[in-house]
Amino acid sequence: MVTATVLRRHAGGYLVHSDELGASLQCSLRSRLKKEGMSIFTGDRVELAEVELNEGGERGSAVIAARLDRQNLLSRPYIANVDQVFIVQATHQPEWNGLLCDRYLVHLRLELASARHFICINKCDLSCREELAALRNIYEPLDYTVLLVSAKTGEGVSELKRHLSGKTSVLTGPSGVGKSSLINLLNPALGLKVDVNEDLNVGRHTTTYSELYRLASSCNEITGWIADTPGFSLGELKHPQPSEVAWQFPELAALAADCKFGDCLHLVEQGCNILANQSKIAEQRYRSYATLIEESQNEARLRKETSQKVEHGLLKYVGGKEGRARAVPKLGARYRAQSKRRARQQLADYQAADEDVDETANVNEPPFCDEEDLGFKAGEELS
Ligand SMILES: Nc1nc2c(ncn2[C@@H]2O[C@H](COP(=O)(O)OP(=O)(O)O)[C@@H](O)[C@H]2O)c(=O)[nH]1
Ligand SMILES: [Mg+2]
Ligand SMILES: [Zn+2]
Repeated sequence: MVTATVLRRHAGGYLVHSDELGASLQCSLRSRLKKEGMSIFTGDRVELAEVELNEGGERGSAVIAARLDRQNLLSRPYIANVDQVFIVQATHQPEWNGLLCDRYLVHLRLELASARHFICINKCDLSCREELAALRNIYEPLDYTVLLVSAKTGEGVSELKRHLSGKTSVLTGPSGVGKSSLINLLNPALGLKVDVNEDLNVGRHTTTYSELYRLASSCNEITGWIADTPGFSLGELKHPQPSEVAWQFPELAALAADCKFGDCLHLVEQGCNILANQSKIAEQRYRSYATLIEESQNEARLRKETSQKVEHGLLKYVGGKEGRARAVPKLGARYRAQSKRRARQQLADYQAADEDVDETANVNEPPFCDEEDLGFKAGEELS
């Protein structure tokens, strides 16, 4: 059996690439798999049948006969078998936002625990050395690799390339930080649209759209695969249970393990080991921790009150730009149902803060998407 990796889906089927054949192939899904509701996403490894190649042997068509086990799966957009994630941020344009960076780190640790996570600070041409050094001082001791790059000047890009080599990588982060610009620099042939999120309609389409782009050496040998993402809306970022938030902060996890109180949230208890050692923790990180605890508690309360699964739509974000906003419970469903227009207005209000908001994200699951098959249920994603 020939194996291949799915690069993207399109109206009629899937584009896959087979290393074995050195070819890209247009594929349809075997009808039995279609009937079974088998989901096939970008990044999935599949077995091919009925392979037909063109004369040059670099293109062809085939049928997807099976999907191999997934190593992991990023949702929104769906990308399977991700080796590593680069959380792209900037220090200016947009301004550095520590809470947002920590939100991404926690979300991706929950969502893609088996992938390696990098912090990639782009637009270094706009930053001063001191502020970059301060950020490295926060994150490098936590075992995150911090890459300093500029898509504009090319600074740091050779190191980025070295980390991308031989891997399937995803760039994520808020809009405007330069993800598409970086990918364009890595593969100039792509010409990805820069600043796409200025146009909401385009942004909407890209949220559920995903594609693996090839990275190649100067002699056109494939050196890796990379996917762009439009970033997550705040409502899509996962929270752990309140008691588990500390485990997602490496510097707190070590101290939490030695806290003498079994059910401590490390916020107020006299004698708490984290509070006693607070001077060793970066202020920004502790603040992020406290915010995530509060939000996680809100979610837990809601779950209890409604004794049902908390959907993304039950929390809203108010009170500030991007990651500075807090999640608070929305009004009861009775009120929500009648105020779609108001919700739209609200959406517009914090659109600037969160340019990747995708109203349609929840209903816009790709076809053939079987929840059982994903290993989780959509409603559980916030837990
Ligand atoms: N000064 C500077 N501007 C950049 C850099 N990278 C991207 N930009 C600009 O930032 C804006 C957003 O870039 P884009 O790639 O669309 O960001 P994305 O939303 O994360 O994909 C564009 O106007 C880019 O030209 C950089 O390294 N330095
Ligand atoms: Mg982009
Ligand atoms: Zn404690």
